[in-house]
Amino acid sequence: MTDYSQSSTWTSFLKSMSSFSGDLSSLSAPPFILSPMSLSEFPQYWGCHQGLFLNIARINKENYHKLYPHAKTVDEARMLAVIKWFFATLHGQYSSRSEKGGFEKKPLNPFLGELFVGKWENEKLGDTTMLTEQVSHHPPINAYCLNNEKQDITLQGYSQIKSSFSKTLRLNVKQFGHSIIETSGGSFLVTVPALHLEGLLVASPHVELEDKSYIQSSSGLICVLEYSGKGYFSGQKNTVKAKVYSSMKSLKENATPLYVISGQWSGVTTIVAGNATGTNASKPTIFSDVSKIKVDPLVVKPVEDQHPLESRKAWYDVAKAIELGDMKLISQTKSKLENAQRQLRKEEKENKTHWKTRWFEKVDYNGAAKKNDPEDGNPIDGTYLSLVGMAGLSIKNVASGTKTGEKEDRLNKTADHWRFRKDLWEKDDEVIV
Ligand code: CLR
Repeated sequence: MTDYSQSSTWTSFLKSMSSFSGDLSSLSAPPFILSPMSLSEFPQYWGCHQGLFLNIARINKENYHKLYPHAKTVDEARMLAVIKWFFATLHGQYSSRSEKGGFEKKPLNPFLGELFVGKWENEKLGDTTMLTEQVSHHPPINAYCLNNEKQDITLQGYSQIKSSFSKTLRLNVKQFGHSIIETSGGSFLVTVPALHLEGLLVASPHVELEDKSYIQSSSGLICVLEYSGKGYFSGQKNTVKAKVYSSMKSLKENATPLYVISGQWSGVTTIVAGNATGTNASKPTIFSDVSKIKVDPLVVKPVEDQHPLESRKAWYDVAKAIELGDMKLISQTKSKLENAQRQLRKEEKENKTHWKTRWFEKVDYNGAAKKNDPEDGNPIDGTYLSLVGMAGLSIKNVASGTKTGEKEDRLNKTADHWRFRKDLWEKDDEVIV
């Protein structure tokens, strides 16, 4: 592996971080740390373990005991299936790129309206399609929806980050947004954790997760996940402890969790069931080993067949330049794209129009109770409100997983969340998956 940490481009890049404005796109990093992949491709990590993802919908009264022998009810089994899938997505989202000598790179910053679409093909279980759209540029927000019709499962959500450098040159990232899973057997709200980048000084950045995230089931069951890294509670990187409670109320009352799953989210975790911390706790058994789960690659159309707004087509020249490591060509090709975007915004301003999103719409949940009319094209409103209420989480535009009553939640803030409009996608005959 090449050691870039002593190169002059890297040291001058580190220096530029001390004057960081909060806008990551303005950081001009040396070519070896640039990724040819746009952030709009990242939602594929939610679905790249198709078996685990679809199991959430396939668990039923007949099969749950075989799949999850610990589970007392089908709802508990479904929650365990969600956790198992979630660990696999964590590995994809946060450690797959920096494994095996690799390191985290700066992804391309999607332009407004950028699309990324693809599918996972599976004859037996049915295809899962994925749509993502960059719905905002300032601040950057990416919305996504994964759907498998045959198994009747949909995952939708959106992602936004706020980042800052600490004095020790650690990049701290707070995530905004969430995912919602809907199946005929129940729905889940999944919040996303805060993270930071370690290893910047040695030019080998990798992600470590921190703090907490939640998985709230419509059955009432809730899972709290606590993250820590090397030299914190344990000596291990990527440490996670997930506790499942029958409800938020029993969590608050400090009841004994139904299950405790712990280990490394990027590797092996074990489960302890039944009065998990008490005297009649079961022996820990292996819950999951992420390294043994195969990754299902997303199938994306060749660039020639893509719509001009599709990510890989739009970024084609830039990605080539990054692969060549040609700084001049990178900035030339990037400027071309950025100038075209600037021109579009200018024209919109002159014509007093604005960019219209394609498949997603912003829903204002501050007035949602009034507007919650299923006839109005947005049946998910009720699902989100009820899950977020059960979990005791804020509905506002605050860091993912913020509780109601916390300082941020008490501020006067918007509650705008991006939601998929299936009807708009069905009417779209320009973009095909
Ligand atoms: C995006 C949303 C995904 C989860 C996820 C994983 C890795 C994160 C990424 C998100 C946002 C961008 C990110 C990246 C790791 C590194 C990268 C924070 C949250 C930054 C922009 C890289 C900066 C590198 C320079 C400082 C060198 O669901």
